[in-house]
Amino acid sequence: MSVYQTIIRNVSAGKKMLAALLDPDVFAGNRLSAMIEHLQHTPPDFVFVGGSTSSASMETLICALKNALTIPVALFPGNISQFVPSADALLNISLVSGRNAEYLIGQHIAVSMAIKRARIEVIPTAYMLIEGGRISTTEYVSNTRSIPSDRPGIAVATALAGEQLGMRVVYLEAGSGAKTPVSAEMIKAVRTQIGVPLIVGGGICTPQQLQNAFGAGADLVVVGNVLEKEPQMLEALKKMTV
Ligand code: 1GP
Repeated sequence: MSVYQTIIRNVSAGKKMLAALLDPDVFAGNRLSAMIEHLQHTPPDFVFVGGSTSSASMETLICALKNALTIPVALFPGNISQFVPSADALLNISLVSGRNAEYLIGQHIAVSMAIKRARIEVIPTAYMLIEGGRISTTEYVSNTRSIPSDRPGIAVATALAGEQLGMRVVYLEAGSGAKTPVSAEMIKAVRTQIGVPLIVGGGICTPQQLQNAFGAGADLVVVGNVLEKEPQMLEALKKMTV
């Protein structure tokens, strides 16, 4: 079953999903081995691999994860240099909240033939940056502006446009390490208008925050920073999905 089919099946069954986001710059050597043990003991639904500025080998990390785990490993690349063919799927991210053509379509053109050759599963993703209390790395690197956190109407219209352009998931992103995660109000507003699965991430560190996102309508929540600081938190977070 493809990663997207798994997402759809879970959404239909009302099962909430958790993805652990690993940055290859952080997870290598002993730190990676320790993280793999946590992931084996408490497997989330997916592992996402990537980062806005990662320079370490994606290939090495993906191979290590795929050798050790049975859950799907998906690429969540910050830019085309992070594309590698060995993952189970690629979140093909178009930064639809911004007006930088490079991140809307430019990078995608540059890597399209490599994606075709890889025969990797592609999940077209409407990626939306939402203000998260500080300038996120993605916002800075992409030279775009986030959607103000108190303007759910802009987020709804943007998400709908992404869906109408054929994107298969919407991802509301407060930015890695956000001070404020995407609000329940904004998640709810987007959820009630779109038909595709809704991914939410950025600044979610506690079971309560995870529960808030799920309760507001997130289908899949991505956590990264918290696992870098407190990998043992995975267990408490995973409990919220069952
Ligand atoms: C970032 O949505 C992810 O792209 C996860 O954010 O690292 O803050 O959990 P955190």
